[in-house]
Amino acid sequence: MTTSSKTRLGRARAGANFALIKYWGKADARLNVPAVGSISITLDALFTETSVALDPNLASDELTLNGRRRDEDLEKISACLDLLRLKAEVTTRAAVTSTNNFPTGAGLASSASGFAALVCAAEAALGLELTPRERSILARQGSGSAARSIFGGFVEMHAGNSADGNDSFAEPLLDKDAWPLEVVIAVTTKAEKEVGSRSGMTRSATSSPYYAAWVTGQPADLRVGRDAIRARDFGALAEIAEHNCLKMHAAAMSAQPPLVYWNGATVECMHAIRRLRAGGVPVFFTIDAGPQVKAVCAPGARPKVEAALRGLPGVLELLTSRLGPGACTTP
Ligand code: 2P0
Repeated sequence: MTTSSKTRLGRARAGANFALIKYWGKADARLNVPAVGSISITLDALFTETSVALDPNLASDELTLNGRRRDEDLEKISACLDLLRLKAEVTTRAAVTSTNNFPTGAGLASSASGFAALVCAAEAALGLELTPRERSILARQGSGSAARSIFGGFVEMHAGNSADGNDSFAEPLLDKDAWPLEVVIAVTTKAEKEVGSRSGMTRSATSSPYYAAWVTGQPADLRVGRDAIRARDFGALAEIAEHNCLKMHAAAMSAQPPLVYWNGATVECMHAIRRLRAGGVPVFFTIDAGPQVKAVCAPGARPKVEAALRGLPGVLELLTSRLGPGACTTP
């Protein structure tokens, strides 16, 4: 091992991603290998920007998130940096500065964009040249969904089955420009969630009577979702994405104690989106481990979706996004 004598800086940006076929549950908690594969879209308007400054004068890593020191998140950040430092044969500690341009920890995939940006920024600071697959594997160990934000457009995450987790990575499925879907996000709270995804998954896996059915049903849902995306079949994607989302939430709600991530506005949005689709507007919903509703729509349908969601009680704000590129370094 060597330590560099001067500060070295790397910067990167990564878009958030929303899963259309969800990740919920782990096969290996230590390596953070998911129990199921997943399919997502990467966004361009919601992103994390991160800088990693390797500083030989630091005794330990430091994290500043959205302008505030976050010592409570440092352990996961340091563990991720350690994996990259090991590859670079460097022990230098780092000052990590990260900013999300959207609410953090509220079910808007901040850990996905956060760890994808961290891996890319640390790679640059350390002078490593990783393959996209290596980046995805490293990001996965930080946060499972982050493996997907390495890539843009439509992305598939493979759960894999090797003991070392090296076949558990994401890959591009379809380019963002090949099917330019848009997303309207109904923000129904800006508070950080009470039960994070990680403990929510564990609770579902250990206590929900539906968890086993969730896992065994996933390969078929992945097949239908993958085929719908390749065929640009909006109706088929809408049907499987809502079905898969509600199955994930059924596994969470049936845990003991139960995990109800929704609020009243979440439910109102779901009904409004289903009414729109019944009336011929190409839109469907997906919801993650929080009460925000993501309405995914075909190009051109966005104004109608915004108009329908804007007036609903409990909807605080609408965010919109197109599909975006994968994580990359920035000057
Ligand atoms: C997803 N979620 O596929 C699912 C749907 C939330 C609901 O991936 O423990 O923060 O860090 O691997 O990646 C959120 O889980 O969990 C997530 P860890 P992560 O987007």
